[in-house]
Amino acid sequence: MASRLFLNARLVTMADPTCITPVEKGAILAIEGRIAYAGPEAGLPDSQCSGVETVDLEERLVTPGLIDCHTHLVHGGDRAHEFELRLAGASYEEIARAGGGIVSTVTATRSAGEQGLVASALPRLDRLISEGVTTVEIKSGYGLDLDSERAQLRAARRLADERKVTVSTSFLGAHALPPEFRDDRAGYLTLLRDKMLPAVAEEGLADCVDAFCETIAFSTNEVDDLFSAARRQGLNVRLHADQLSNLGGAALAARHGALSADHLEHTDEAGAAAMAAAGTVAVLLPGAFYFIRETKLPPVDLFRKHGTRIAIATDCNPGTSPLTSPLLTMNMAATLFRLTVAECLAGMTIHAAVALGLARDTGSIEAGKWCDLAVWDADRPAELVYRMGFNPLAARYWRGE
Ligand code: DI6
Ligand code: FE
Repeated sequence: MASRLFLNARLVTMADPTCITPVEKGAILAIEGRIAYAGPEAGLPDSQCSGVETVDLEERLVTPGLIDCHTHLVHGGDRAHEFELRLAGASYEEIARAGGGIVSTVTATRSAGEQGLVASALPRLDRLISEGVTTVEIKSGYGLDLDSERAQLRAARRLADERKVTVSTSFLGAHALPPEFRDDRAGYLTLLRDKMLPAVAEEGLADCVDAFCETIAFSTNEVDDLFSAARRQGLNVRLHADQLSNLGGAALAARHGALSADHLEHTDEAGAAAMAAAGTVAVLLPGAFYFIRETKLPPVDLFRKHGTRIAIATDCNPGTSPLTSPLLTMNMAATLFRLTVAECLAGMTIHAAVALGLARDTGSIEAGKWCDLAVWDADRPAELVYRMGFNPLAARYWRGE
């Protein structure tokens, strides 16, 4: 963890999630990886600056390091062939019901092994890092048996040894029924709750438990039972909710004090209000909306009305969102969901940190937090959301490094 004095910066701190007006002639003092001071150079505590290496940021724009708070980055194989089926008219649900979809990635993931999973995830992680990501959430959910789910979560943890990045893991054993339990839902749910979840919790492999609550996946009752067990194990929860239909997933997540509910295209006002009251973050995933050609927009107006925090993420996964660009994700969130520039930047920084339970340590440029920064060759924050396929990142610092 490095000590460094950054000078001559235009700081977009996100300390106030609604304010993207840069602090001109700003400075950041990092001591052993944590921010000791951030603000106008005039306010620097001189006593702490002596002997610290200085970096002249030459009036560049500086935001918090970006946080991708919803990815399936670790997985085997790809689904390009299904993409062709969809181009020929098959729907995502039809392919899933015909045994394709998630289950086809399960086969590829089980045969990849832990080392293979690390190797295939690294190029995807490097794309995120190249656009300023300093924290990434990574789910399991393509193993669907204990050994393979362990392999996915261990591979995710190992990525943090291979790159200067913070990894938060989510156990998504409740992603789909594995082929061997196709006719035994109860059997798989018991295995999930009574064997896989305790093992993953005991080994510290998961920071959170996730589930896919949908007609083609798990019901609200099944998720409720699993989440009660997760909370008894002392684990946080998050939920893929109301993506293709309104099953009341958002309200279910809120009832369990979930860190986030994600997708939410079909969430109603009761769900939005319940999330706001519970502090559950709405994670919007424009890549999946775009890629499966969804038409139902998530209720952004209801989230704004009730004060539900909004985050955005790539949802990088081989089936519905093969997307590894947080910058394009922000453009899609603005262009498709009509989020403002400030909402997009908060959605990829401070609100994403809240969605991961990491807001004490990152997500904004404030004293006490890790010195996670993205430095941009851009004059206005809007340039980070406006462009498609252009990367103005000049430098990235992770805990001051
Ligand atoms: N919703 C999604 O869009 C992804 N998972 C989920 O719960 C799809 C994952 C896949 O199709 O591989
Ligand atoms: Fe997802």
